[in-house]
Amino acid sequence: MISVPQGMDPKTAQKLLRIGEAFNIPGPFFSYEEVSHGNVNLTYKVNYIRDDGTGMARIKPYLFQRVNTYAFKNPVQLMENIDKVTEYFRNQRPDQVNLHFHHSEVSGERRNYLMDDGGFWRVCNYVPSLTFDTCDDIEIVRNAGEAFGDFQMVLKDFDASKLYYTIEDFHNTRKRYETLLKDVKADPVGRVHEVRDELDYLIQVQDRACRLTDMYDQGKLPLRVTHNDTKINNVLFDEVTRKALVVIDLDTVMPGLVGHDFGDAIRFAANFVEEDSREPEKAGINLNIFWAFAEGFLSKTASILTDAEIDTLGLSCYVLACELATRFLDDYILGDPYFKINYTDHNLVRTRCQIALAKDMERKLGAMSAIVKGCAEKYRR
Ligand code: GN1
Ligand code: MG
Repeated sequence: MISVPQGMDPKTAQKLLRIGEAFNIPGPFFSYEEVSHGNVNLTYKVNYIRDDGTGMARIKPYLFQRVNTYAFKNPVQLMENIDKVTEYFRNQRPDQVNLHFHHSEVSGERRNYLMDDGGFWRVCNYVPSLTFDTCDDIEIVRNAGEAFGDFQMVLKDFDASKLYYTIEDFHNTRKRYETLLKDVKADPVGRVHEVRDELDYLIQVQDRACRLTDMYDQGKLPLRVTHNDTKINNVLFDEVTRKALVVIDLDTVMPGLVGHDFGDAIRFAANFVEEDSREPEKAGINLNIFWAFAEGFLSKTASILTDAEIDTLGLSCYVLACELATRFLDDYILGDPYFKINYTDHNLVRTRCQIALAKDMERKLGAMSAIVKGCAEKYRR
């Protein structure tokens, strides 16, 4: 066992040390800390000691991540997607901060992952930065909107057929409902009786919640390459200028609809409370935050979006709130196999908060669509 500073688990340190060796990370291992980012993968910031070139020691951090293979059934394909997308970004934007995944060598073959009995691991450069789980700062929200809009613009000519679907039907809201209803019937851990109100609401609004999926099926919305997990904490910001540096979490980059990216970002960033607030009565959409994000996003994308896409951006926020409610509720009904939970009814708390947000959006849809329309007109000129 290596000796590790207080508060660290020697077994975890040992494991991370072994992974670092496999990825040829130079310098002595110093320490690690778990990064509480994300509800699916497990992330550590791992610090090494490095000579800074003048003989002085400095800390060099890396991000080590264990990919959740319950969520991502084919992590090798997922890493192939990431390789293609990060390479594309480096070529398109060589001067910007970019993500780099390190390689390990297994039987003479270079791989950007390590698969062993302890799971599926990858190692990425650490970007010193700020992230926000919630944010009231209009300027930062606008920058986040620009960053996700720009992400889509950079990829607009990327050949979508080169990408695997890392999770089939990820934003297929109809399928999400079908799965929920099937699992309700099976009720494997006996929780359905606790969630009748939530189910009633979701079933009652099903058609509206599935509007994007249906419109896509009818050929009314184009497929693009989208990020598909646009929480504001997936944007890294410069610590000094507070400008967006880079969009992270490329696990779900795959063909999708623009509304998925816009709607998911809003349901997370523009909610008055956090996604898992225990006070759902306080949930609701902050129209100032909504406006700021829409400004940023549309300043980048308005020139390429179709009228139908623009018309559905407001509604897409409602769709995504309902979609996440069905996913959290389904996970609760199954006994929480998918999302990380910190307490027993965490997924139910998340569900209630998304439903409360959706109900508030119902009242504000007209205003949301008007804001989107105004921004689109402004930036299409
Ligand atoms: C998951 O792990 P994280 O936080 O990046 C989920 C998203 C959800 C989100 C809800 C692959 O994202 O779809 O919107 O939790 N990612 C996956 O917080 O399922
Ligand atoms: Mg994610």
